[in-house]
Amino acid sequence: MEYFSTVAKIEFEGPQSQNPLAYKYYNPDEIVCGKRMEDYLRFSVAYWHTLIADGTDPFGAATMQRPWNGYSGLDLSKARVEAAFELIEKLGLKYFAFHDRDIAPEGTTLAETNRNLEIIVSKIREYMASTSVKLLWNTANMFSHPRFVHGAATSPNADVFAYAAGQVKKSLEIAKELGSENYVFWGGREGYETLLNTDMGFELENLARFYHMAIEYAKEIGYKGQFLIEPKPKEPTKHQYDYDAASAVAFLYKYGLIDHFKLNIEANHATLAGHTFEHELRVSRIYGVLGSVDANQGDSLLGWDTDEFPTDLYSTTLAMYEIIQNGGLHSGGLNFDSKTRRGSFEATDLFYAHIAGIDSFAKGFKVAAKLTEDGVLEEFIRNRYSSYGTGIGADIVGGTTDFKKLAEYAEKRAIANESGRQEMLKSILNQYLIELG
Ligand code: XLS
Ligand code: NI
Ligand code: NI
Repeated sequence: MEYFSTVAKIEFEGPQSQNPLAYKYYNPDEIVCGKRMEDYLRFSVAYWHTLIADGTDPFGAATMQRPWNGYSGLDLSKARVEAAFELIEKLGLKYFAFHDRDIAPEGTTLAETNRNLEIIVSKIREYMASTSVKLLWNTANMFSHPRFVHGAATSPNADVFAYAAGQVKKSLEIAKELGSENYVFWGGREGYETLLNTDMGFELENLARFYHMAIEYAKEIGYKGQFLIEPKPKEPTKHQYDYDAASAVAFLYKYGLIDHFKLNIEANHATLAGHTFEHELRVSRIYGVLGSVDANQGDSLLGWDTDEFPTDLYSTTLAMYEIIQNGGLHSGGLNFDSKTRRGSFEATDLFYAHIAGIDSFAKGFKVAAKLTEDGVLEEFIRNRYSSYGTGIGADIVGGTTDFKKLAEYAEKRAIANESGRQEMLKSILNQYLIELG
């Protein structure tokens, strides 16, 4: 059965095209930064938003009109697999991502839940074998069910820890079976609401114990995908332990996990943490842990994770700039952890939305590539730090000076600073966005 019968395969038609169901900037075969765009960007469809989200919000019922709405139970799960592959192929994409609970319904016992998963996983495996679609990452949903009310690996209840371990064990087996290129941990309820009832130090130790066990199990079954932690500062809990890239890195170092994990950076989580998307990418990059990206955007007028499809070219350009400096995302990709607005309820909106996100990143990529090629920012930045190339600066960097010598030097020296030229640089960036990229 065809689920999206009114939409044909989306093709690249170029920036002049007026066809809303065509790519204007995303040309999979075009070489940018020495690689085919498709191989560099590795776009991925997020199952939970595109196949599952129904438009429910705290004030109202589902709005999404979906061709699989008439099904229920395992039949619904099967229809979604068929629809997912049709959508991914019509978009001309190669990757998708899911939570265990997205793809199959929970049973009354863990064993029944796992049987449901097996049925759907084998269907997904068949579809993957007959297409060129691959799994970017999978993860376990350890936040929706009421058992996770106080957390999963950080729950005060050891039985919940054990249940979560069982769930991740199964998810790692699925990752291995489907050749998932990464495995994500987003600590949905790994955080706390009040210190009055929380042993934070102990919860963090337990989280580390959980991750170490995951590493061991992956080794045991021969799963070689990259482990990723996805930082988020709040929502659902008030204080999430993986607040942002910097706090995730500190945790990974403290608990001896830094060699086993990278980060999955989400744009909307960055802004919720009071950072820009590019800041979070930069922090990850300089610590060598930039692994993958959840591509979306928030709304500065709304204080939650709105998960909008990314359309802000300024942001996609600066993000792609960081990704280029990182030499790409390697086993990671750009996963659209994004959903259509509640009012964009038609199935065709799923295509418009993905096209908007894909084209925004493709354009941002081209602009960032040109900026990098011309070395505009690098040259400015190199000059800005040039005082460390000679004289006292070279002594500081070379380790041949100390506080006493520096104090003596400072006594004799009048300081002359130079402008940081923010406005000039922003206007150059605009010129690249509009004309040169
Ligand atoms: C929620 C997260 C979630 C993860 C996967 O805010 O972004 O969707 O990406 O569990
Ligand atoms: Ni996410
Ligand atoms: Ni999110």
